Amino acid sequence: MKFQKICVIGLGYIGLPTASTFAAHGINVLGVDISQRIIDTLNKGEIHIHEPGLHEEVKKAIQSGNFKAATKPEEADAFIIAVPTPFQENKFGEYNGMTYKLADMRAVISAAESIVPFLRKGNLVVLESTSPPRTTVDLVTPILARSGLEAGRDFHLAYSPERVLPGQIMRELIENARVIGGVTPESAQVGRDLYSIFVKGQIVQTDATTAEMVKLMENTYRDVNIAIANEFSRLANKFGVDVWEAISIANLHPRVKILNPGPGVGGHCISVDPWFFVEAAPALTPLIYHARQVNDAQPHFVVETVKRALGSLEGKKIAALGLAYKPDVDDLRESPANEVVHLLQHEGALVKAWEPFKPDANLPGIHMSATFEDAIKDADALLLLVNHTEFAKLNPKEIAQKTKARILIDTVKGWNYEAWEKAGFTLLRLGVGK
Ligand code: SAJ
Repeated sequence: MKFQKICVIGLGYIGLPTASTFAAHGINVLGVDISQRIIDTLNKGEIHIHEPGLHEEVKKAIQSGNFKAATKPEEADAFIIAVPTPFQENKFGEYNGMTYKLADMRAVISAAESIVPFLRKGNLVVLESTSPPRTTVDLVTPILARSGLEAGRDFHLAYSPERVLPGQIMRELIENARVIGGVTPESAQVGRDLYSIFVKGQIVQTDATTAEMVKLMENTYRDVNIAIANEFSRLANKFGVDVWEAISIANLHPRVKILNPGPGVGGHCISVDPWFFVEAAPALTPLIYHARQVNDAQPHFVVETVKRALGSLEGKKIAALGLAYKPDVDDLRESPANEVVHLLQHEGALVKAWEPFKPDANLPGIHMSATFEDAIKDADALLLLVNHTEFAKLNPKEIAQKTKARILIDTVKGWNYEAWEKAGFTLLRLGVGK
């Protein structure tokens, strides 16, 4: 099938890069978002999120006339839904002593509803939002049926998850393998026609529910494997071992690939998606459930490590370096660093936080320093929570001039013992019991 015009609903971390990439490939794209502020920003050629390469792509797309943003959809050949699927704020599921989070599908529901008046015979609708298994078939299909058209017979419907890594979205969008799950094989084929416009990686066709599971399996696999690394960090601490050394030796085994421990798992994907499985089938997911518990509890282990370095935290001044959920991104969602700061404050510590990618972030209950210098100046200890390149590159001798602190706590293996110790610091690393 040929596509002249497509409508992308949701212009966030996934929708906007997708919309602008289609536009760059000559397709007429209407980007839709409920936020008038986002629409105004985009139509001026500006962007509201940080992602390397995205701003240039959006600017070009707007200038070429191929990309426009609006708050309502219009008729198009294809509709792509890329809206968030967060958790419900105050509602939890319960099963056999397990308390689990529930997906908030309202944005998917209203995005699907917004398409109904514009859906025509022969169109393609693709859901990209990460969703619990069977969402395409059980939730989206009946909503679209309100148009009087039937999915798989009158129009094509598919699920195609995004698997790009924040920080590398523009490249991975094109190069990654892509899975397209159709409600019928023909829907998957038409989905393939659409994404072949820019995808250079392998495109695999399957059914919609398999594609939904694939997406959740990938992030769950990673979460469970990070959980085991975090559990190893606690064991190493107990047994007087350096977990990083132990992992690097274990990974010499040809069939072992242990991931890195750290302050916990953040972001809007890996710390969220496993819950969609738990919600959908709590009786079948004890391992996935417990891995989530382990990772969510890791900030407590960071606090124990800080206490090992400083004793009582009452009145201690701590510079918390990095609040993003991972290195070199500005995304603070579900960041374990945020939780660490709150836990430290609960123990009486006086924390100044510094996040170079979002110095003016407004986080309730967290004091953000205006400069790095201000955060570290009077600190008793520097706590490294995210391995941003600029933290890894700090010059220990220069830092020794800028701070009173002589104690460093490194939760991400960002700093080198020798270099910092030579400059007069004592360095304690998470998961090192030696
Ligand atoms: N982390 C560790 N130890 C590790 C690796 C990661 O503690 O060894 C932590 C990070 O610090 C971070 C979190 O896990 O807090 C997640 O970071 P990440 O870089 O592993 O992944 P995300 O969440 O940025 O992106 C993931 C990717 N999924 C996989 O790698 C399987 C990406 O491909 C997906 O597109 C994305 O989720 C998504 O949107 O679902």
